[in-house]
Amino acid sequence: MPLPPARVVLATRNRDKILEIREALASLPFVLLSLDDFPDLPEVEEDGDTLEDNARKKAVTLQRHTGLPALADDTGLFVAALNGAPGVRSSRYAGPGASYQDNVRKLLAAMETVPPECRSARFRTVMAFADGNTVQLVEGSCDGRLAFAPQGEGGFGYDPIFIVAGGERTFAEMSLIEKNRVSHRGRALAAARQLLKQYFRVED
Ligand code: ITT
Repeated sequence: MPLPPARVVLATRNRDKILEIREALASLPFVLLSLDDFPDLPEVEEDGDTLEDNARKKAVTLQRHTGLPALADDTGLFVAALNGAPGVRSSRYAGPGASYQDNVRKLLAAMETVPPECRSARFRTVMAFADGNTVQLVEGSCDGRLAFAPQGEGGFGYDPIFIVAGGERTFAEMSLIEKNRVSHRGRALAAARQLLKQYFRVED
């Protein structure tokens, strides 16, 4: 009988992240499950002070509940003129249950009077891979600046107001593949890919 396929579970409920992660890891020899496949699991409170703390907590909790190797992503947008806000609180910037639009609106309002040369921002993603024995962390970041108004229809979250350094386009004006090539998550995923290849003993 053939062996059942290997499985990895993604510790996120964010469908937009799942799309990007699936795209980047598509060619690896395992089935990528997500929290949607385990609807009864309790919510993990993201109460850490750092992306590292939250990513680690999400991956370890899910690994323990499922017995499967787990991969978590915690991401924040760090705006220099706001002393690093919204940062680790990026998903709840406009309050608990805030929508992407609520968060974007609040950020644009906070930046309304900030001139173009002072609008620099950095996206940062930390990914944690927990296999039941160890937890390994990888990260990726992407520098850019904030637009004065949303531009583009693609992506999610703060993508319509994040202009990637060295160009004029926001992430929302890029395809998913293009975004993954230069983004914080794309870079973290390139490193996560290496970890996963070692774990599943995939040859180059
Ligand atoms: P999980 O914890 O379930 O993974 P989340 O949406 O709470 O999902 P994070 O705390 O990591 O995820 O993300 C914080 C917020 O930052 C997220 O809700 C989006 O608004 C935004 N965000 C994350 N990645 C982004 C990206 O690639 N582009 C634009 N915004 C992003």
